[in-house]
Amino acid sequence: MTLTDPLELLDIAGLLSDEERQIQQTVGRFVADRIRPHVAEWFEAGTFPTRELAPELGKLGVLGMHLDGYGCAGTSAVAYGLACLELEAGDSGLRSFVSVQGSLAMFSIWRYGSEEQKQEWLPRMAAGEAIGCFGLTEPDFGSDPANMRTRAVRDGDDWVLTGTKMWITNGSIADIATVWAQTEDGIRGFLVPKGTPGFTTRTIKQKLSLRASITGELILDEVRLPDSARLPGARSLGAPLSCLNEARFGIIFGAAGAARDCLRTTIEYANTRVQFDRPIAAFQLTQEKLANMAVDLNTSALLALHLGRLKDAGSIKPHQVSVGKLNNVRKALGIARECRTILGGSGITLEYSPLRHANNLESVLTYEGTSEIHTLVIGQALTGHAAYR
Ligand code: TGC
Ligand code: FAD
Repeated sequence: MTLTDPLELLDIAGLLSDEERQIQQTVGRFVADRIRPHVAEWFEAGTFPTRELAPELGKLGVLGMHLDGYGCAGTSAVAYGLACLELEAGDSGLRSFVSVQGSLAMFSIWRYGSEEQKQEWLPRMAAGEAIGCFGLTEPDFGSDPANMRTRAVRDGDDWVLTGTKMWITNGSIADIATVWAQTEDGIRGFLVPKGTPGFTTRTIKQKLSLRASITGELILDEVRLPDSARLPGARSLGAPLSCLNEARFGIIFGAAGAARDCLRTTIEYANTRVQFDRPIAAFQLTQEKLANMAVDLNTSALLALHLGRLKDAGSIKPHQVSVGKLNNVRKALGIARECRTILGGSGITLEYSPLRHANNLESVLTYEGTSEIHTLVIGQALTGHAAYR
């Protein structure tokens, strides 16, 4: 009997254009060749070979791929989402790298930067020659960035920045950091190049999640920058929050990729693992788990595609992005954990992907807005009351 792939239950691929399918397949092949054979090793060692992979990802065309001009591919949002799905099927750390580079660091410059800033950074970032990061979160202000302590103070023609940013993906390796700071006139964004006097970084160690991803702290001690380092178009907290919409969108698809990888791995295992003289896939309890997970995966993928079509039509709203991020990450984490149960003891090593994905998805549930924050965004859309504070 021919088996149905867990993500082909509903023929969702039939809803895609030829170009979208082709982009998805190309990224899927890259992940199979360049990531899958090594990712368990990177995860165990707590490393990610960023400098080696970034130019390859640039050549693949996924860095800032949904942006127009400046060396970016200018694809549809759906194509970008499908690329994220394939990348996260490899590892959330890989998708994180691409999200932060394209949707946060590059997007902040593309949307809010001056023409000089765009010309200087975007082509090199799209090619993977320069690496970016996005510093919004601080040690004492994560869900509540409006209260950030990092300050930018005017001194003649310059700005002087002081503060600390925490949990910053690519933070300790980036060539250029988009740093958000409080000024007398509200929140503004600044481009801080690596090596600027007073600007230091530290890599965060001992992570149990997203181990194949570099996470760092940015320390700004009276960092002096010219006004040309300020993102001229960014004039309030709405600017960094608008960048988050872009990265959250990629996660909606990415989470479905991690879930698909868990299910594929688990179905293959369940068909070969024999207990009580039968493959464990033949037990009704196993099939119930697999069927429920496949339903969740396919509904997540349909939701992602629907939101992608809304984004391509230019009509997507932030609370709709919250629906996708909340649902798809929650479902993917549930799937990763349930798959691990089917793998039994074998499921606790890096030989099989589900527990690695589950550990990664703990971070994905928290970053880019925790599940509680997205719940409150949806609650506000439904009731008109903001219940954050
Ligand atoms: P609030 O008063 O609601 O909003 C302030 C201004 O911002 C506007 N706004 C948005 N604009 C665009 N997109 C959104 N999603 C927006 N949400 C709000 C809003 O309209 C307002 O505009 P204006 O013109 O009136 O000034 O702000 P608040 O302080 O009450 O906070 C709202 C809340 C809690 C939803 C927001 O602070 C929030 O989203 N918090 C979560 C923070 C977060 O997600 N941080 C993520 C950091 S980056 C990261 O995690 C990267 S991990 C990447 C990886 O490795 O893959
Ligand atoms: P807190 O905000 O302290 O939240 C702790 C708990 O309290 C959560 O359960 C939260 O939901 C709950 N809570 C908070 N407020 C409320 C409320 N009003 N109502 C109900 N519950 C509430 N940030 C960046 O800027 N750039 C990055 O590149 C980046 N990369 C990251 C990479 C990793 C691996 C991780 C783990 C984080 C990263 N972050 C990054 C930070 C991330 O965005 C924050 O961790 C996240 O926004 C939550 O902030 P916090 O950790 O301070 O938790």
